[in-house]
Amino acid sequence: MQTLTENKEQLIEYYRQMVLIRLFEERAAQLYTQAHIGGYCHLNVGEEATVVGTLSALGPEDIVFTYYREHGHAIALGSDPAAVMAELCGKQTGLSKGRGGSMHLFDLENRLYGGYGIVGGHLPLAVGAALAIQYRNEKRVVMCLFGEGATNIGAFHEALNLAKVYHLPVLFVCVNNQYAMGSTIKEDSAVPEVWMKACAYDIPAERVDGMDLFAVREASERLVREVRETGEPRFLEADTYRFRGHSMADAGRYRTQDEVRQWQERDPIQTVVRRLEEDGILDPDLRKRLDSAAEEEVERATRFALESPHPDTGHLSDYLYTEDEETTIAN
Ligand SMILES: Cc1ncc(C[n+]2csc(CCOP(=O)(O)OP(=O)(O)O)c2C)c(N)n1
Repeated sequence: MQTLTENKEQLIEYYRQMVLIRLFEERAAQLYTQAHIGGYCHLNVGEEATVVGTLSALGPEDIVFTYYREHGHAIALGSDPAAVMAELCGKQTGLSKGRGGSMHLFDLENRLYGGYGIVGGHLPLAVGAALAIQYRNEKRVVMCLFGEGATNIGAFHEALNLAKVYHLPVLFVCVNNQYAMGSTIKEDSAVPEVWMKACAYDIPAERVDGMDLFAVREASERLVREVRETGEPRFLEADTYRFRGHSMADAGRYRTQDEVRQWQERDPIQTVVRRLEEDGILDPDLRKRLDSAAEEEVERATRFALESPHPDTGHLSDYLYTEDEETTIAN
């Protein structure tokens, strides 16, 4: 078993974040069925180890591009869950001022450069940001997360190629949750071993158990360090499973309940609990307190979202173009 190198506070913080994200997503599902959230809504229940394990490996200057299953990413990076929930509900107080919704969270202050709805569309943007970082001689790392379905998109291949040719500091992270909308990687991809695709661009790649927070965290930390030290790209595949549907509208006919149950037996939160209890870091009392605090946090976020106003229709065209020439990666 892997020795845990983090201090007690850090380990408890990982648990806190994973529980907060799980409860947040479950509440978002309720709000969706109650029609408080419109449009698309993709939850990452079951994938929390891939969120906290990867993002906790970044330094304070590093930046993140991610896809539409990103509520947890925003929360783990430090966005206020209330602003995230308000964005899901399309409210003015939301992270993207109610203009983006579930798939388009953006939080410059917390280094979240989006939230993108077009599968694979953000990979070239991440590479562009890395080019700016290299041009300025900075030591920052770009982490770019996407699903395995995105690895069949043209932009994925262009992005990996340019990252290698230009020697850019990007860690590509493929969160392989076994299904795109309703098809498996074996049905979609000539090369179902996702990490191998990076070899076509001579980018060192590896695969990790995405249900194991500590394994994801160890691999991410090591690869982030390598990217920072070498200025070269790396690729990580984290194998995981989404316990819920692709989006809130998904009858799930492409998989069996048995399969879902089997993966649920490896629930990443329960695995962390077991490990931290064995190591004497978490006890039932502390766990209860952490869980209650997370529940309260989600309730606060929900109240804030529901009580916040919708954007004023008189300002529909605001924010389409920036007037601030300094709104660049420098921030
Ligand atoms: C270019 C493009 N094609 C199709 C879609 C519709 N679509 C949305 S999510 C999705 C599945 C993507 O699966 P994956 O990348 O594995 O991520 P996951 O949703 O499984 O986390 C598809 C096909 C889209 N948003 N963009």
